[in-house]
Amino acid sequence: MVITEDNELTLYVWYRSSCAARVRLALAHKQISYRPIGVNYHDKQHHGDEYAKMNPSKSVPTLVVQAAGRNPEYIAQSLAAIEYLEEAYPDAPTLLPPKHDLLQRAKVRSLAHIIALDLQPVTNSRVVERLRDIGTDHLAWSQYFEVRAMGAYENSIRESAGKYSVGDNVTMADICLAPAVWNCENHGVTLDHFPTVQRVYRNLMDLDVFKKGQYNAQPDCPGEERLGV
Ligand SMILES: N[C@@H](CCC(=O)N[C@@H](CS)C(=O)NCC(=O)O)C(=O)O
Repeated sequence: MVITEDNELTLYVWYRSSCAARVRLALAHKQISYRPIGVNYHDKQHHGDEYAKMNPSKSVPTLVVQAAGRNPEYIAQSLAAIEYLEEAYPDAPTLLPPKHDLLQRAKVRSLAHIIALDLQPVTNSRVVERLRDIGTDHLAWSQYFEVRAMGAYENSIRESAGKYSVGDNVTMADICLAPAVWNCENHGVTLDHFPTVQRVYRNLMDLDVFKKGQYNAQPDCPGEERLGV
């Protein structure tokens, strides 16, 4: 597909999905317009055959890229979607350090992976639901892995963080971190033992992109939970 900023973008989301939040935050940071479509998670719409044609893993998010006169293309992994946006919109605000700064780019990706590859897969709802089915304390399970991941993140940035996780610009690492902290908050895991993460998180939450990207600021968030951000 020819890469063009004229592509129309659609993002399939669920308001409480941390993976969907990453792409939502990336789009907002880059000021790229798109159409959000809420997936009905409780009805397991994302497990249906129609959705699976776009996202064979049956998970959210899915970024749909529609170029004029072509068939839509589906990006069914959040990090791949963010990297696509990074490459397809080179003039938009970036989420990675400059191209020549290979080690800093690797640092950002490593932090993103602590959240997206080490933490999220073991606390994903399909895992938690299975644990509940077999009578395991699923909350304690999630808390355990969240504390581990926040510890790894803290130790990775303690000496090197700037205003944000890597330096003073928001990166893909921060985009992954904030939704993971929202999940920690929902599970009663505090950041008291992770002071650098806590400071970075507070700086992120001062930004409009993160305030407006919160779970309870989304249009598909039920009324009783919704914030007026
Ligand atoms: N590696 C995927 C993970 C996607 C994922 O697991 N999404 C979760 C929400 S954060 C989901 O849809 N879970 C529903 C399920 O597993 O049935 C990504 O980064 O996009």
